[in-house]
Parts: sequence; structure tokens; C-alpha cells
Amino acid sequence: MINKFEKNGQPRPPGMNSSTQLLNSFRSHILPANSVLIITHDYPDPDCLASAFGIKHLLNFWDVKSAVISFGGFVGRAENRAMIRALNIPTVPFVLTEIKDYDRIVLVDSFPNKGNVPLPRNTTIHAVIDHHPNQQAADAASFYDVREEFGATSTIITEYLIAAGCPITPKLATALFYGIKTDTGDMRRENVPEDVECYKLLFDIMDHHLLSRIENPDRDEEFFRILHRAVETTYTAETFGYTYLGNVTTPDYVAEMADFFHSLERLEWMVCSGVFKNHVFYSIRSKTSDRAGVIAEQIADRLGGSGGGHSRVAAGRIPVVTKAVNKVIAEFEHTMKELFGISSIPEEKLL
Ligand SMILES: [Mn+2]
Repeated sequence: MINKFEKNGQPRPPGMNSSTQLLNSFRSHILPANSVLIITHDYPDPDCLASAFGIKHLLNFWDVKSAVISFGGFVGRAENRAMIRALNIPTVPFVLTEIKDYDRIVLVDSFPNKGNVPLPRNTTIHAVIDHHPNQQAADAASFYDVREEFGATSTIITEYLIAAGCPITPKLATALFYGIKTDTGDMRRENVPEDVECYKLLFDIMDHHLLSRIENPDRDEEFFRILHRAVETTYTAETFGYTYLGNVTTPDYVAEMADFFHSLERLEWMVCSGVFKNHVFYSIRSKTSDRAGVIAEQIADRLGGSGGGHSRVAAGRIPVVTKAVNKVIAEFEHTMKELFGISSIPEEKLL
């Protein structure tokens, strides 16, 4: 339970003054409240889980009686399930919540009406804290803190906790550290000095044994089946790699395999797709380009889905409505090749 900056009077991370102002504005949009619903994107990743967990701590610190973390979908990736278990992050499936039971709604690591949160359109959202690039206008009545240049929403939340003087427990520090670590890809993807400063601060507070348990989780057999299938279907076209996973039991596998196969030497791009619950999910990774989010959005626009993301990490989903799923996959692959300009480059199977 250390708040290092407060305690030792050390220099604050860059940008802390603006964080204090933003925190005060956030507070005035949320308090007074008895109950707050904290929503992450569907199939949550460590950054949004940690951010929601941090906001829950902050609201409890401000004497909000009930702060509930909820999302559509479920937690699929083994590491993320281990994170929830090891850090005791309480969550409630969105289908079991009633919006009217809550005084305020906070959205973390996502933006309204982007197709990846469970809230019905026109739901009043009182605060949005995010780091995804977004073209849409913010609703003037609500609180928005969207910092596109930040590597993780967990960094913004860490600054809030420090600015508020809210104690950061070892478990919360572990969550936020892991959120920053995964979203910045261990600092190999976009990040700002604030990400590194918060990373260092959290490193001294967190529980390293718990982090080790999260990063080395037990895996179910399905993981190895998916890995096998991915190795079999992967092909490359010069510096572009693609794998199609077929039906998956959780869309998290699509992101996970995109990350893993992206490490194949000579690849600049890696795209992975898979089918889950009447949707084709896809993930795009880039090593040096800044166009992953743009391409994810273009694919979604052309095929009637939703998509977007950061410069090197992006994702989307396309609904399978009237057409057969194979047809949607074929359209997806055709559009992908066109946008990457690889339609005429011969494909080479990995195996
Ligand atoms: Mn994030």
C-alpha cells in the first residue's frame, strides 16, 4: 500500500498536472453516486481488466458503495483467466446486470458505439477513459479522457490513482503493470514516457510471484489444437503472413495466434482470423508500419463490420448474417489481400 510519489515527494511523472485536472473533472461527472457500472470491451484483455479494477478501487476510495465491473463476452485467454483468479478481480457478466440499477456508467479502454461494448446505443455513458484513436465526436455532456498517444489505458488509471492519493495495493499494481506490459508489447510498441514511469512505479509495488503465475498459466487442450491448426494453415506472401483458425471457442485465440505467428522472422505483417458466434474475428499486427488500425477499419467498412485499433495492433469483426460463413471468409481474405496489395504475390505455406 504505497503511494511512492506522495510519500517520498519525488518528482511526478510527466503530465501529472493535467492528470490532476482530468481526475477532478472525472470525479465531478461521477460523484455523488451509490452505484457505478464499469464496462470494458467484449472479451476483455489485461489492459481493460486492470483499468476497470483501478477505477473500482478509486470509486471505493471515494466511498461509492457499489462499483461493478462488467463486459459482454467472456475471458478466454489462459493468461487473462489466470489474472482474474490470481488478483481476485470481481466481474459480473453483462447479461446479469440491469443498467437502470446504476447511477453512473464508466467505459474503460473502449469508445461508445464502436461495436465492441454490450451497451445498447443511446445509453447514457457518464465517463469514457480510453487510448484508442477515434474519429467520432465526444458527447459534450460526458467526461472524456482519450489519450491516443498512450500505450495503455492502465497508465492513465495509474496517474489517476496517484493524483487522487488512492492506495495502490500489490494486486492492483500487478494488474496495472500487466495491463501496460501487454498493451505496449513490453514497450516494443507505441508508448510514451508516462507508460515507462508508471511501469517503474508499479514494478516496486506489485507481487512478482503473482505475475509469474499469470504469465505461465495452465492451458486447456484446445489451445494446443488451435496452435496445431494455425501452424498448418499459415502462409506467407513476402513479408505478409496469414493464418485462418476456423471455428474457435474464444475469439481471444485470434489475437493470441496473431501475436505468436508475428514473431516469424521476415514478417512485417501478420493477420489472423477465426469464426466465433456468427462473426469472423480478425487481428492485424505490424512490426514497423503505423497502418494496422487504418486497415482494420477499412476491412470492417467494406464488409459491414466494426474494426480499428492502434498503429501496430488492431482488430475487428464482421457479422455473418445471410451469407454462408465460407463466403464471408472468402470476402474477408479477398479484401485483406487487396488492401495489403498482395493479391498477385504467390503464397507460400509454412509447412
Ligand atoms: Mn488498451
